[in-house]
Parts: sequence; structure tokens; C-alpha cells
Amino acid sequence: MPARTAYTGSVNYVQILNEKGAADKRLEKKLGLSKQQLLGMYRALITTRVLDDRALKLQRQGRMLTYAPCQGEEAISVGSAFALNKDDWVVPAYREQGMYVAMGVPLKFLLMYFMGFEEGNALPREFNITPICVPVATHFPHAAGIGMALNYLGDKKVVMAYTGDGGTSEGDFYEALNFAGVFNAPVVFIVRNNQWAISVPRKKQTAAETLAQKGIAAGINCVQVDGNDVLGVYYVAREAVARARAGKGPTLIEAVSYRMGLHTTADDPTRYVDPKERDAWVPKDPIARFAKYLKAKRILTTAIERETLANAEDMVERAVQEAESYKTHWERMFEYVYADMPEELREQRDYLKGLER
Ligand SMILES: Cc1ncc(C[n+]2csc(CCOP(=O)(O)OP(=O)(O)O)c2C)c(N)n1
Ligand SMILES: [Mg+2]
Repeated sequence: MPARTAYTGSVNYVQILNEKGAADKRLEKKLGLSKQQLLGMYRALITTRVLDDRALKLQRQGRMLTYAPCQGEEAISVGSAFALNKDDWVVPAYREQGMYVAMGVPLKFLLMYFMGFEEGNALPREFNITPICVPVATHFPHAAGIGMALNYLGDKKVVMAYTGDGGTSEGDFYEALNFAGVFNAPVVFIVRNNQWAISVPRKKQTAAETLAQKGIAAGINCVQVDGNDVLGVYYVAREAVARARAGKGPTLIEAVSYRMGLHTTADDPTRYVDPKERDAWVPKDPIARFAKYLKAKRILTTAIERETLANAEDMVERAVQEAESYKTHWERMFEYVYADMPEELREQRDYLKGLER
């Protein structure tokens, strides 16, 4: 029997800024970002980190419920969201704080959600962002479906969906990729590979060498990027968005990073993370790296740095005050899951109403 190769595949890796903040000149030229746009990205990264740090403290003070911090992963959601138009669709998981900042969503909504108000998920209508999705990867088929609907309507918007490395082990993940591929849906699937699914390390999730190559089986475009390089993430996301908008179908982006903090505030990583492994990622910090780049270009000065931090702190402080002064009624927690409330929820609501009397 003569052997022939039925298929060979490969996955490209993209990095524009290395750890020292030096740029790959060839790719840097292709970016074409203005000074204002670069500073906008920097502001979004700083705001995200300030917000994240504040949320963690609020939780420790008993002023917030369980919270999923994003320290170290900010460049993924900021860089990718910068490639979107304001009215594109976003289908997030629960660790994409930078996306909300980059899309201009008032930060009080995110804080309200983590404080336990369902209304935090009911964003103003100008945003096409679906609610935070804690069940792992169950939102991926929705993202494929939204993409299919956009095709059907002849609407030129694109969909960007996020999950983690652990999410790629779920059936929903493969089903979504398959549908998006076969229906040529305009979806950019982003995998935030932070190396951990709670206490399960990336190596115990899959025998695959990369997570990006999971797109190959679905026949979709796929690429791996340094997730701590905001310019690299922006670049691959912009290419993927352009492809999707031009009718060239979906892309799977694996953004390689590291979870510098806790899985959530209910987690204690000191029980399972080797501190040496985490420490090795400290010099790769996405914000320090981008700041070095901007300083070398004389775009970022100490004065702008200080002003950006102060503005971010003010903005977050105002959002905290708005979220904490929000008044609601318990009945509203029943309102945001179904368009038509099913019988069992109606029963629970009526039972609680009975207790009020
Ligand atoms: C379907 C489902 N199974 C299990 C869980 C419990 N759970 C919450 S987050 C998580 C790990 C997810 O890891 P990953 O996809 O890598 O995302 P990360 O939290 O690291 O951002 C698990 C198992 C869940 N929320 N949903
Ligand atoms: Mg993970």
C-alpha cells in the first residue's frame, strides 16, 4: 500500500513585544497604531489592574461575593477587544475585565455583578455583550449561533468569545468550533490559556501540544500568541476580526499567559502552585512590558504614567460608590434568566413573596 499524507497542519506563534519590551520591527510596522491609540491601550490595561486589585480588596472586606481576579491576563482581553467595533458581539466567560474596560462599559456593572446583583449583567442596550458565563464553555455554542444568525441576517458584525484553557476540554467547545467552521460563522474564539483550570494544570487537561491546534480538526483558522504581549494579541485579533468580517470564517486564538493570582477568592493556590513556577512569570508581566516599550518610544512619560494611574483610581472609586449605593429588590434576581419564567421559578418567587407577608 503506498502511503500518502492525508493532512498536515501547523500553528503559527506570534509575539511582537518580547519580555524586555523590544518590538519585532516587521510586525510593529503592520500595526499602524497612533500614539493616542497606544496610550488608550495603556490606559485600559492600568484601569483593568486597578479595578481588579480593588475588587479583590472589596471581597476581602466582605463587600463583594466570590470574585475571579485577572492579574497577569489583562493584555488578552484588552488587546483583543481593541480589535472590535463598539457594536460587535462579545460572549465572555468571567475573567475578561479588560474587555469591559476596552469596550467602554461603565465599570459599576461588573462590580454589581460580583456583588450579587443580577442587574450587573443587564448592560445598556448599546452593548452587544452577553451576560457573564460561569458554567465553563457553555456559552461557546451561543457564540457560534450568534455568528450564524449574523450571516443569516447579512449583518457585518463579528462575534468574539472567550474561554479558558480548561474550557477547551469541554464538549461545548468542540461543538461550537465545528458549527462555526461548517457554517463559516464570523466568530473569533479566544482561549485565555492561564495554565490552570482551578487546581488542574494545563498538562493534565490535554495531550495536545497547543490549544490552538484544536481548531484544525474543525477546519478553522488558528493561531497561538503571547498573551502577555498586548500588541501581539491586538494584531492577531485584528487579523481574525478582519477575516471574519470579510466572510472568511472563524478563528481560534490561543493566548498563552499565566494566572498570577487566585482562581477565585474561594481558592487557595498555595496548596497546589509551585511558587517558583509563578515567580518565573513575574518578569513577563504584560503591563510592565508595554510600559517599557512606550517609554522607549517616548510616548509614555512619568507624568502621563502618574496621571493615568490617578484617573484609573478615580474612575474605579466612582464605580465602587455607584455599585455599593445600588438599591434593588430581591424579586429582580428572578428576572434575568428566561424571557418567560418557568413554573418552578415562579413557585420559588411566590414562596418567597409569601414569607414577606
Ligand atoms: C461546566 C462546568 N464545570 C465545572 C465548573 C467549575 N469550574 C469553574 S471555573 C473552572 C475552571 C475553568 O478553567 P479555565 O477554563 O482554564 O478558566 P480560568 O478559570 O482558568 O480562567 C471550573 C472547573 C463550572 N463552572 N462549569
Ligand atoms: Mg485556565
